Amino acid sequence: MFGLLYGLFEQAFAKKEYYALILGLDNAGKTTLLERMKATYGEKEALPPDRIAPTVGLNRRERLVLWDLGGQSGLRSIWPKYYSEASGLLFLLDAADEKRLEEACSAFQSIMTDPQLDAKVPVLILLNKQDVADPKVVERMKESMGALAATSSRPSALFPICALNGDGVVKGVKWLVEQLREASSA
Ligand code: G3D
Ligand code: MG
Repeated sequence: MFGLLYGLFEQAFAKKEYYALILGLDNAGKTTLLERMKATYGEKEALPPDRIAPTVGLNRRERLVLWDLGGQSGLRSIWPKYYSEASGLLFLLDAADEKRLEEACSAFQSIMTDPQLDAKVPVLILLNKQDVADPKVVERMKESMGALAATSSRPSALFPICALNGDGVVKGVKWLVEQLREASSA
């Protein structure tokens, strides 16, 4: 009986932790976004020594652990090692850098087609640097990324953001957290 009650108590009061990867080419703004999220949601715990997995407190009972992995081409080969742990994915693009759109699309496609990433993992695509982006280029990026995301059954959404001043960040994170909550209660 105690075991059962304790189990129910634990279930009712346990902290939920969601693990999400922040991926994207180098210079997309991943670390800037992470700093912005830490400032917005608060960082309640000390950073681990390698500083790649800060925790963002969403409320008293939920935490989002974010893995900011390096985006240089030589480092992308380590991304798949984290896929099996991920319950969510954020993919950032530099919306002001049209020259690297093809490279970003190719990196995104290899993530989407990797079987190590669970088929239910929600994918939040963020078109960053809206403060300096050309709206026409942003439209083209939306089309390309939207088409790639649609080839996967994973839930996905695309938001324009500015990691530097925080525009759009809360909206995007809200979508992701709702998806994570839904997936964890299913
Ligand atoms: P990364 O972690 O993906 O490699 P960083 O990218 O977060 O280090 O950002 C790369 C550069 O882009 C940084 O400039 C950073 O200030 C800038 N940046 C990030 N987000 C935005 C944004 O929303 N708008 C603008 N205008 N710039 C942004 P530096 O000059 O430090 O290299
Ligand atoms: Mg970085």
